[in-house]
Amino acid sequence: MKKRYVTLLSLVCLLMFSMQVGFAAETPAKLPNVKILATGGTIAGSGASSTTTVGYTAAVFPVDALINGVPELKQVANVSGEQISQIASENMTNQVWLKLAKRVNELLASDDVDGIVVTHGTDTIEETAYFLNLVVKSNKPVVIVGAMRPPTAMSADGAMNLYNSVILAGSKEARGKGVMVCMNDAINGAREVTKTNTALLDTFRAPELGYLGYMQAGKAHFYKESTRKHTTKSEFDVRNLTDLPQVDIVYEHANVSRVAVDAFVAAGAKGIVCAGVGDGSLANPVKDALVDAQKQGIAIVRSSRTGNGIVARNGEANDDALHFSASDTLNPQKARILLMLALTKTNDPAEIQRIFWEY
Ligand code: DAS
Repeated sequence: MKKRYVTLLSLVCLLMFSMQVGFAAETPAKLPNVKILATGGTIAGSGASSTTTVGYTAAVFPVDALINGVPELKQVANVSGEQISQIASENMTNQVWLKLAKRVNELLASDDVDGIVVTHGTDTIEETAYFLNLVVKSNKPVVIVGAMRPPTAMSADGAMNLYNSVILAGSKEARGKGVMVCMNDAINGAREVTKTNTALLDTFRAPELGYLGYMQAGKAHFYKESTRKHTTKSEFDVRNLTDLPQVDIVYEHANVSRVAVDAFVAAGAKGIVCAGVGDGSLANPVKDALVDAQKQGIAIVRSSRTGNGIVARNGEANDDALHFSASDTLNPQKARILLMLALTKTNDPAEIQRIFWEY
């Protein structure tokens, strides 16, 4: 009797085990749906030879060529592509930004899209990333990717950058982290990332505040996240905008004059960011010109050409008295983007400063 019972129990266990194995074999894990939006850049570039890493043509290959160039993408996600633009990113415009932002929000509103990768030139990738960080209305991952070598070059970096970015965009760990830049196995946050070298593969860094994490062996590893508002917590919305306020940057140096500020004012700037020396210090000619501009209702933000550290309010200028704002830790090109979006909602200096403390 006992023997028969043990035999029956073993048969039941064997049956359950084989069902589990069979079930697992029949239903592979569902791959995420990742949309690739292409804008141009070196990642789509073409050089004369395999040793051409400068002097190539950016923005040549279409999005489908980028996808077909990395067949491994099919193993990690269901990918499809759209061509938003085909430009070298030094030529990025407000119109491309608005088209891209509207399409990103439209796609992410669909349950069929789990994440988005934007392929982009490296020269202004940090700006597009921060702009999207402030206007994307979803917690789903948005990853911006580029390359420092064209796909025609030996040891080109674009393919692995794209592979990692698609994995990151399809990963649950990346949800709610804000817009990211994923290159050279590093994950950077949109607010702090900046291009630190003209040519090296590891050019994208957040010099003092560091990476959010790494990509390794096909997996995202996070160690930090942004402390500032972004995406679903952002008050900015461009879905109904057809253009953006003109904001310019004046770059300070020894013996600087007021000419550039006066020219921006004459050209109709709604805001001016000063890439000041040191802690956002203003040379007298520039300060006089900015005071005149502010009196005409132009918003003024003091940033720093140093690229790192806090620009202290009321430090090197009496912002309270002059009705200026301090950029906190945003470098001039990032401060320009935040001021541009702030001006879609307010021109009040106190409100603008609040925005720079929060984003
Ligand atoms: N000119 C550069 C750009 O498109 C090429 C690149 O590095 O992507 O930003």
